[in-house]
Amino acid sequence: MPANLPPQYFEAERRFREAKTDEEKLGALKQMLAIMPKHKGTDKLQADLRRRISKLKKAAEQRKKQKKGFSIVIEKEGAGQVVLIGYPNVGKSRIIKSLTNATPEVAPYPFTTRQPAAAMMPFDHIQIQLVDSSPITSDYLDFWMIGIIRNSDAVILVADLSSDNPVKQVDGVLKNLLESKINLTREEKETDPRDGIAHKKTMIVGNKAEQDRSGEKFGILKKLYGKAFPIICVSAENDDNMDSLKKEIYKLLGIMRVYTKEPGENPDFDDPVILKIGGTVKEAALEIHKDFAYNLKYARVWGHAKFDGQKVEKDHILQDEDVVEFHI
Ligand SMILES: Nc1nc2c(ncn2[C@@H]2O[C@H](COP(=O)(O)OP(=O)(O)OP(=O)(O)O)[C@@H](O)[C@H]2O)c(=O)[nH]1
Ligand SMILES: [Mg+2]
Repeated sequence: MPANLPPQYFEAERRFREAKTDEEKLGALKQMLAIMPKHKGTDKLQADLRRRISKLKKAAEQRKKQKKGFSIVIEKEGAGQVVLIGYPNVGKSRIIKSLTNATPEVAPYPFTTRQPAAAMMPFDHIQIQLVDSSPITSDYLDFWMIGIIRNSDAVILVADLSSDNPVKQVDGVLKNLLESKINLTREEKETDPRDGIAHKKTMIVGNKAEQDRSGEKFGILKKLYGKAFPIICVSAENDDNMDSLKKEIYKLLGIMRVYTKEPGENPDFDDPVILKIGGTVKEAALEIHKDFAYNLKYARVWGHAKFDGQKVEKDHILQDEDVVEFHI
C-alpha cells in the first residue's frame, strides 16, 4: 500500500535535514510522526520514526546526566579567587609555580593537569588565590570547569607565544566557553536570568615570551584582543614581567586594601580590610563587625583624604591603601 504522505510531512522532513541541534531534530521527527497518516502502508515508516525519536531522546538524557556530573567547589580564601585557563601546554601550571609556593606538575606534553588545585599568591600585604585547571580547547572542556570558572572572581586566559597560533588558542577558549554560557569580558556584569550567561572579568597572558623574540606574535594578539581585554606578555620560565603580572592580577580583581588603626597607635598593615573599589567607611566597618558599623559615629582617614587624619562621615568613599581610624 502506498504511503500517501501529505506535503506537510515533506516540509517537516526538510526541517529535520536542516536542523542543527538534536533538539531541533527531535522536534522535526515528532512533527513528521504526528503528520503521518496512520495506516498499514505507513507502519514501517512509523516504527522507523519512533526508533529515531527514542534514540535522540536517550542521547539528550545522557548529555544532561553528563552535564550534571559532579561539580568541584574550591573554597575561596584570601582577597579573591582567580582561575588560570587555556589550551594544553601553554604554561598555566608553570605560572602558578612561579607566583606561589605550590609545586604543581609542569611537563612538556599536553593534558598534564587533570584536577583543579588552589595556591596562594602573596601580594603587598594580602594573599590572592590562584586556581590551576585542566586544559580547554575549541572542542574540549571538562564539565566541572564550568562551575570552577562561574564561581571564580576573575579569569586569566593564558596563550603560548611559542606556538604557531596563539590567536587560535584565545579564540578557541572564548568560543567554547560561550557555548557553556560563560562570556569572558573586560567589565564585570551581573548574570541576566533571561539568558543565564555568566560574565567573567578576564585578562589575557601571553606566556613563553622569550620564544617570541621579535614580539610579533604578542603584537598580533594585542592588536586583536588588546581593546577587549587587559593583556600582558610574560615568561614564567625566565621570570620576565612576572611582577607586572602580579599587579595586573590585583587590578583585575577590582578590589582595594584598607588598613585600620586604633587611636594613638600605628596602623595594622598585616591584615587589611578588602573592599570592592568604591567601598565606603561604613562598608569597611561592616567587614569588622555589624554592631561596629551600626554604632559608628565618624572616622578619621589618612592617605587620599584632603589632609591626614581628616574627619569623615560613614559614606566617605575610601581608596586603595587608605588608613582608617573608627570612632564609635
Ligand atoms: N620556553 C618556555 N617554556 C615554558 C614557559 N612556561 C612554561 N613552559 C614549558 O611549557 C610546558 C608546559 O607547561 P605547563 O605549566 O605544564 O603547561 P599547562 O598549561 O599547565 O599544561 P596542561 O596542564 O597540560 O594544560 C613545560 O615544559 C614548561 O616547562 C616559558 O615561559 N618559556
Ligand atoms: Mg598544567
